[in-house]
Amino acid sequence: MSKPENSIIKSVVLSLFNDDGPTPIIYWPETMDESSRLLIAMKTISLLMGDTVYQNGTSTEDVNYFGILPFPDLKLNGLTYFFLILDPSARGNAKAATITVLIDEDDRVFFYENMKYLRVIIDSAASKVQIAKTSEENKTIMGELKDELFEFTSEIKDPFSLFRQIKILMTGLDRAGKTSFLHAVKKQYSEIIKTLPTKGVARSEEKIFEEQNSTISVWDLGGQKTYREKFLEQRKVYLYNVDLLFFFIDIQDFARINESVELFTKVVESLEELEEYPPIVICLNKCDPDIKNTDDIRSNINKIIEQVNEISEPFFIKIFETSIFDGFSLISAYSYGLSQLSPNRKLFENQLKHFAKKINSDAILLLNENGIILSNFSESGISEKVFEISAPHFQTLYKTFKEFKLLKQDFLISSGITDESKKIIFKRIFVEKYNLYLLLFMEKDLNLDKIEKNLPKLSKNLKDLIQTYI
Ligand SMILES: Nc1nc2c(ncn2[C@@H]2O[C@H](COP(=O)(O)OP(=O)(O)OP(=O)(O)O)[C@@H](O)[C@H]2O)c(=O)[nH]1
Ligand SMILES: [Mg+2]
Repeated sequence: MSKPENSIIKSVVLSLFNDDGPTPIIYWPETMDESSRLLIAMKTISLLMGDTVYQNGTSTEDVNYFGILPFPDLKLNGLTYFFLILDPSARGNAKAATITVLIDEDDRVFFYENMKYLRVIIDSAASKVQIAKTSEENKTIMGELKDELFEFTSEIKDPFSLFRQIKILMTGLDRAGKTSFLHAVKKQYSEIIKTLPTKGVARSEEKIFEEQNSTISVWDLGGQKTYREKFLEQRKVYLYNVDLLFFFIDIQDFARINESVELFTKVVESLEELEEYPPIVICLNKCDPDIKNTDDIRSNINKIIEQVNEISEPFFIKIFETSIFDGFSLISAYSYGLSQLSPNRKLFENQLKHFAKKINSDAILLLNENGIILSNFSESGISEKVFEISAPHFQTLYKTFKEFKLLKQDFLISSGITDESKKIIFKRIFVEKYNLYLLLFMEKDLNLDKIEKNLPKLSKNLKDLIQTYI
């Protein structure tokens, strides 16, 4: 085992919300100064305390998620697990708790690359803390966790690059619509018409934020027979370290459904062989609005879904019906895939949920400059769809109004959505150097002051989470 002083792991802290507020109850190293450990307890617990689930919670099952947080003052990054400890005497019958593992911010890639394993051991320590009776027991549990972390990191030799390298693959038969999809989500409409079959592989870069600590490479694989054979032959090169995989099926091409499912089977088998388990997003593509509800298409889709689910059993998959003539369907599928790359997606959702409760909003969407949905929250499922579909239009309207200097204030309000009291508000928010957009659906009374009052807190929390979003 490597000596603790050489380890990547710089600190481990168990924090609780008790009578004194956020308190670091067990921490390593024991020489850690008081202000540092207090900072860690305050920051992690306060993010959790905003959680509405916690406030109405009756079970500890409702809260258990991870996030990566920056601690710039300490030059550290923390991987935090948020959970609850049942306590009948506490508000909401539970105490908020966090376990945070800290490393140098320069080593940040370590967390992203080892999330899977780290989650397992931290989660297991947290389960023990949930039933521990005494502080001594907690001390033992945290000591064991620390030893496990050292053991794990002792095998790691390479210094980490500062940039996380993310690889996204676009796969599927030729003519399934992969290249067109990418052009359309990037709003390169004029390119769509000109699209030719992809030869070999076309690589491009994705940016979720103007400045980000990751490089996201999108590999658009040519689907013609010779190219896909080469891809399968050299699967080690293509599938190695893949972080996210899109698979496209042309649902209008009835004759090639079997061929398509066959290719999917081979891709899945190759992934298993290489022990790569990326999230998979399946696009049932060419689901054009005018034909998507015909009997033929529906029965075809049902058949495909059944087969695909069976084949991809050990994988986490999500299926979307997409069409180049329904821009939002593309954005939904693409955004969903990208969000899978972020360990902070759950934290984002919780921030939105908490903000929604404060300002009495029924649904919130958070978009980046390019209209990618970073996070969403919705109370009423019915409004969700209408609301989401309107998002791109609001963004276009906003930008157009802005360009022609037609905006007096920095937001748009649309009233009279189904009835007079329901409104949609579209607002640009600045989160440090990032331009983000919020779309709010308000069923009840609109109180702009309340929104303005609560925005700074939301921006502040998001600012932290964005730095480690990806
Ligand atoms: N009707 C319809 N046609 C589409 C859609 N998406 C793409 N297409 C058309 O399908 C054809 C093939 O699209 P591509 O984007 O080149 O397909 P690809 O999957 O990249 O093909 P390869 O590069 O050969 O693997 C083009 O003529 C597109 O215009 C869609 O959603 N609906
Ligand atoms: Mg192509």
